[in-house]
Amino acid sequence: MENIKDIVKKFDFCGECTEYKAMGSGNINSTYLVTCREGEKINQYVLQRVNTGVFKNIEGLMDNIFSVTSYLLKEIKKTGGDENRETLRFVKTHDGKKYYKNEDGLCYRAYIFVSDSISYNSVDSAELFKQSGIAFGKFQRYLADFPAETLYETLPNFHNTKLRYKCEFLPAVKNNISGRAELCRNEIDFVTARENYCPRLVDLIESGVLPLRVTHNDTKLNNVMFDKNSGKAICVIDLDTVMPGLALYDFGDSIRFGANKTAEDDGDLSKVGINLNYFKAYAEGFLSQAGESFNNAEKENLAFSALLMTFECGMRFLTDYLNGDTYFRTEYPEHNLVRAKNQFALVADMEKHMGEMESIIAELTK
Ligand code: GN1
Ligand code: MG
Repeated sequence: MENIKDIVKKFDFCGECTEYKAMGSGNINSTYLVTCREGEKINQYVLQRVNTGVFKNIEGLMDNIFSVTSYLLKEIKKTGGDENRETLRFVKTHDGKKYYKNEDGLCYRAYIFVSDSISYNSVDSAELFKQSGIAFGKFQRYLADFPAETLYETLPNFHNTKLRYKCEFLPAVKNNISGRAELCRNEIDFVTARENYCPRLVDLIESGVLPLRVTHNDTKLNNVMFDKNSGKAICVIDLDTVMPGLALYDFGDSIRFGANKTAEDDGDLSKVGINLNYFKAYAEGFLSQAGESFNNAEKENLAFSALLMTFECGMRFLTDYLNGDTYFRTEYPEHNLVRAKNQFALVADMEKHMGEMESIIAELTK
């Protein structure tokens, strides 16, 4: 059983815990905002229970996070940035550990809450979205010379769409553990009809055309903290999937989530579609930070990466639905199917607008 107050006591927080509450809307970990009072001073922390069903090697994962955030801190100092706000600062336990494991094997880690910051689940202006592009682009730029080989691969083949199709999606359809395959025949057909999308980026890695970089790999809008007052992006969070990957994964996944005209789990498919203004705004922000080092193949695949990341995510939701909802947090029985339908409607709309998406990128990268 989890008793947050007891867990809080294990960490090197300043002051007495006066309050804690659930926060965030992640699909994997559970997150709490903890308030501690130290005399007149209020200190806030974020405490997270890491999903050890998903992340099997918490030791490796936390080592990654500590080395990446201390590297970021050095880079931020070098470039005169705000060291208190531009990277997450993790807090160890009283006995100097990077995380705490309780008697039931549940694992927790903590970082200082970035003051006066807020995250968003949907984009309400092109400027906001551009800001998130700047944040993820900058993250990648800061980590450009990070020794990637020292990173533990927390989720190997995370964006290997080819393997996700062959080794996860197809077996899920075949095994039909949940008995739900008949309820999603159209969605299964939607995926199999697009099998040819799956190897496109992976094959370009194998042939040496696309370079691996240290990337974030989970670039949802709600993984960026913004300054409440200025509206500027401050830092990126949710560092569990920082691994060698493609710049295209980070770009594509941001578009998938933020340039959709509605939430990723909106069941009203008439609202789903690609907002081309937002697409352009994000591309401008992201490329302004990370674009200089991109080769032609990266530039040429930016628009396609948005489609592929959306397709892959829809396929993952559908796989989880077929497997009986064992991976993503769900709020109702059909949640994963609704998410999958939404993502596929977005894929279909991107297919219609691919020419325009490509022209926008061509204009920005010429
Ligand atoms: C998960 O943890 P969260 O909610 O930021 C998932 C992403 C998916 C996303 C879909 C480790 O992200 O890959 O794109 O849900 N993270 C992991 O909402 O699987
Ligand atoms: Mg998250």
